[in-house]
Amino acid sequence: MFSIFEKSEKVVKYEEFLNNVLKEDLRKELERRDKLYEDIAAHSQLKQTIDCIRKADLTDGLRTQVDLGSNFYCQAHINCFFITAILWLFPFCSRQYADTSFPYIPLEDIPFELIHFQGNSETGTEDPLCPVLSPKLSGPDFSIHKWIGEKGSEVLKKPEQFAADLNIKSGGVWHPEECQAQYESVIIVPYRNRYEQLEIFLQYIHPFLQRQQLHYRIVVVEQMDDRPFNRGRLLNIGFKEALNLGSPNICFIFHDVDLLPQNDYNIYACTHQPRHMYSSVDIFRYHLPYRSLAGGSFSILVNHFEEINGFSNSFDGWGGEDDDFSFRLHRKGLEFCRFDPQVANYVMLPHKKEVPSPDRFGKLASKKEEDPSKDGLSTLEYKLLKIEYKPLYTHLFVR
Ligand code: NGS
Repeated sequence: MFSIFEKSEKVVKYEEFLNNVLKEDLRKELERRDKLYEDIAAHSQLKQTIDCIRKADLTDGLRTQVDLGSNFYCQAHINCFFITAILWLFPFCSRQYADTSFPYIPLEDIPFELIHFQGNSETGTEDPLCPVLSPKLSGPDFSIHKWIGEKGSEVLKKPEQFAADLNIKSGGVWHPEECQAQYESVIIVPYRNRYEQLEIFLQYIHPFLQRQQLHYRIVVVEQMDDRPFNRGRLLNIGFKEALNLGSPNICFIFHDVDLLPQNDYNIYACTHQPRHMYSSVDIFRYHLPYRSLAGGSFSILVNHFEEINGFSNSFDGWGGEDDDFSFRLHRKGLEFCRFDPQVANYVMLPHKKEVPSPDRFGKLASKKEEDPSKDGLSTLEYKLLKIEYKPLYTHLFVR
């Protein structure tokens, strides 16, 4: 038998081991993972560059100048063979980074997992209910890449014209006319300084949501100060304000402005479990970067979000708030699900990678020790400077 003293000595030793060895190992592993992401992003940019070169049809190879130093240059001739070799080798090298074996809801089970809310307040009760899966769904959009890069802006219309053509109401609200929607969702987009992406996102996502016959609203929450961008806090604000805006606000979808869903069978409504909406993304060769990822695009019911006290408000700068969110759900036994990777795939609009916040790992570790009721919806403080009901979205300006 151990004495109490011996026991507490053991506890102290375990704690030391946990703090000095395990946490340090975890930090190093996460740093290595980040480095791999950077490599993948760099490879993906390289691929885009190579595609451009290929499109330019350089059958004769590519001529360039190589700086030998002291202003001496020599002519270099790069053969397309080498470019092709790099392209073919990359998938084999990068396979080790990606997890392809996670559990997911297969395509045929999706209708059974979605939660239906019958009786849209906007349409007449005598109207028939819309079907569980809209007949307007068209599956994967292979032309999605036209929205990417410089060409994206060429397909854009004036917002007023676009809203009139698609019958979108002021504030970015829409519901089908021919039937009562069975799904009511509000899409919250945290935002600052990415106007080109926002325009593309809106003009892509409205028709996408309309094909799904949802009753929906798009809310953009803009951070109006110069402090580091705080995604979690903006999403908490969007949640609180959207509840005040009234219907539709049953299912919440937290969505980054740089992600476009590629397949409209990825229904933007809530499932019984919370759902990480992407199973694969083009910049990671249509793989999921890691299993506990909850970032980018996530759907959750109001009561589940309240149960975990929303996001932490303390993650200033890029990274970590979604990992903390994932842990909050896990702590409450609210494991999240994903749809079939054939369906839940996304394209990311290209942009310069944000500089990750240096203290995100420390914060993550300390938040794991803390009770989530001490930081989140319940402790949220902010100033709503203005609300504008724009043709394609409700714009909240906050500080
Ligand atoms: C992880 C970040 C997450 C982020 C994820 C995916 O490393 O916040 O990468 O990034 N976690 C930490 O930094 C602790 S992305 O694919 O968007 O580049 O969401």
